[in-house]
Amino acid sequence: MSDARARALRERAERALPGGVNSPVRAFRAVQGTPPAISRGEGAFLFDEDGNRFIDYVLAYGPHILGHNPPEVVAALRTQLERGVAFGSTVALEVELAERIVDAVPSIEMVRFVNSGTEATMSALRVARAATRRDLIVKFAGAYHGHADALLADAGSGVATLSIPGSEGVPARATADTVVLPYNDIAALTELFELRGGEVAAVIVEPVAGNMGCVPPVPGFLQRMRDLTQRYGTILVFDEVMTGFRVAYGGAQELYGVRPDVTCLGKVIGGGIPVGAYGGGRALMELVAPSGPVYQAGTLAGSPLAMAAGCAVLDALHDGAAYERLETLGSRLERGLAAAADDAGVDCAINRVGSMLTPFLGVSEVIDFESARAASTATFATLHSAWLGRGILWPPSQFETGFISTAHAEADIDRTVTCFLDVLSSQTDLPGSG
Ligand code: KE4
Repeated sequence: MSDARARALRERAERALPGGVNSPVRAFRAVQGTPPAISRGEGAFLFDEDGNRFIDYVLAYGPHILGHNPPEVVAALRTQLERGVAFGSTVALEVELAERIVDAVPSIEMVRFVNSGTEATMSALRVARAATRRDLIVKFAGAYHGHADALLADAGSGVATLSIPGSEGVPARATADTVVLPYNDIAALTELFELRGGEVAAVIVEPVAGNMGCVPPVPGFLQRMRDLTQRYGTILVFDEVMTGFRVAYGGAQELYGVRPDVTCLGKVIGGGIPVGAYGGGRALMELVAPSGPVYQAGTLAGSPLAMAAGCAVLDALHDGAAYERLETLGSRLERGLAAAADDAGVDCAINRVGSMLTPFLGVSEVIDFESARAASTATFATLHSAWLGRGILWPPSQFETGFISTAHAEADIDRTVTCFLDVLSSQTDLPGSG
């Protein structure tokens, strides 16, 4: 597979952009090889500048649940493009998407659109601190909620991949009110609340963790969190930027039957156009300017293009058929990878929720960041490179989640499994399952 044009573009990119990218994970620093220079996407596939085709499990890190350039999204964007892209004034599409989200997400009565997941979580915490007049925030090790200072403490995703605890440039006082607990550790959460419950403004959680790889909540974890936050007057924030409209039309809160006070959204609701949102009960959301004293703003918030794409995606997901298809494909991939690991005689924990999946190599169970970090990142890098060489693009980090779209086919899944078996069968240094 030629990568001449990719290398040439990379050299120019590294001169013009830090690391040659606009987001760290794209630089492939946690794996081997040169990131492909993508020129276009179509359905389940990406094509690079040299014409090579890749089955895409990155899907722009989540937005493309229908695959690349689904016709209904392209049509909606084309229509809006003809009308204009930004007006600095409310347009009908902002109300249209807001009403769809209110109808879909059990805990949302009112929503505010922003331009990224980072802005959504940052704003949600500001509302929580205003509502409770408290400062303490609780998050979980390995979780990533965007790059706002207060949340860059033991963050997962890019920071975890780069093994940088927190980040340079974040003053200690910015994270002094952030408590980081182990994910899925009910005892630690209970102890924190028994000790400091009255000080906690908010608990923010990925209801299905996706930024340490895919790590589902253990039974009772989310409900216990809801009970404790209820009892101590703490705002419960579900960061559903990744899981929203991905694991169910009503998100993880519908799937697990636990209602947060505030929900953060992104990715899928913009169909690949920059977007974020946070929403909750009317009393809380009326605290947000100009209705209330919590300031938050954004020049291009509620971008008509993002609203148009988001409405088209949600309308395509609304009847639920997509989730049945995603479950069929996700289950096929999970079973295939598990069987391949068994055949190869190596330990492999495969965590999946719907169309979110991560294989953790060399370990048999992953329930939190500590157990995720026990996985063999070296073998993951070997696997990633082998998949890439066979035209399969998986997220370039053990601590990211692979995504499946409704545009993927059984043949794509089977090809991915076959290559996985080839790679694992040639590994001699992985712990065996037998
Ligand atoms: P953005 O600011 O990148 O739009 O969203 C931040 C964010 C917030 N919450 C969750 C649960 C998220 O997963 C994210 C961003 N996800 C990463 C993928 N692990 C984006 C990929 C990247 O950083 O390039």
